[in-house]
Amino acid sequence: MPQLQIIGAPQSNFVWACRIACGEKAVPYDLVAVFPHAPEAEAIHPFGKIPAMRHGEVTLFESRAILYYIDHAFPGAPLAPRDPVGGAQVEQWISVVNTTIDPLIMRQYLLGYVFPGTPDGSPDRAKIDAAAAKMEPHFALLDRAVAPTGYLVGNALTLADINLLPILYYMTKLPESGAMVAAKPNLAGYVERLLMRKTIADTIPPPMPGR
Ligand SMILES: N[C@@H](CCC(=O)N[C@@H](CS)C(=O)NCC(=O)O)C(=O)O
Repeated sequence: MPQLQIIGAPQSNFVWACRIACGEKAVPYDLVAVFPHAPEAEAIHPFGKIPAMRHGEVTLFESRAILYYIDHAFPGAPLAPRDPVGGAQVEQWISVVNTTIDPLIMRQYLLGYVFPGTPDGSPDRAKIDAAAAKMEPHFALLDRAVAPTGYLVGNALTLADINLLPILYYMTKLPESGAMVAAKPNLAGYVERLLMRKTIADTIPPPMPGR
């Protein structure tokens, strides 16, 4: 079987999560570092998004599906509990992060800085301020969630944490979100501790080209 390929730029939070999962399962992989809508992404993802994945004859799109495959197709400690309650809790956190938290704090807030679309390339203050005004409850929710054990589910790292950590990493780098995370001791400690984990520290993305 050829080596698994993760297709997508390392700066993508969804690509990063797939790479962390590979690291945790000790799965060797090649990173095909392309931006959305590159031919390699369009060949697999129906909307040309990243990540996509290729493993021999198996192709997948959507990070959740890729994370599932990495967790189930390879030996090693499971990245999600196999009991119904623990497994469902992992799904719950991935779902709320991908459908509610990511759209606000990555697609609106972060992209207001990174891809502002303003004539001079300066941050889109209206977009950033509108998003920032709604972000506090999201961080408060996550702070409460990790308070008991230092993880989102149970007392070990799962795909729920792997899916969330890349987003929080970016949030610590920007002024408004950085202040919000810093003011949440459980969440700030969670990010700091996970960033020291080898599979995460070894895959911290480079800056976007030209930034
Ligand atoms: N639900 C998808 C989201 C993937 C996604 O939005 N990726 C971004 C990069 S982080 C992308 O490809 N954006 C380009 C676009 O939306 O056209 C997943 O979990 O894989």
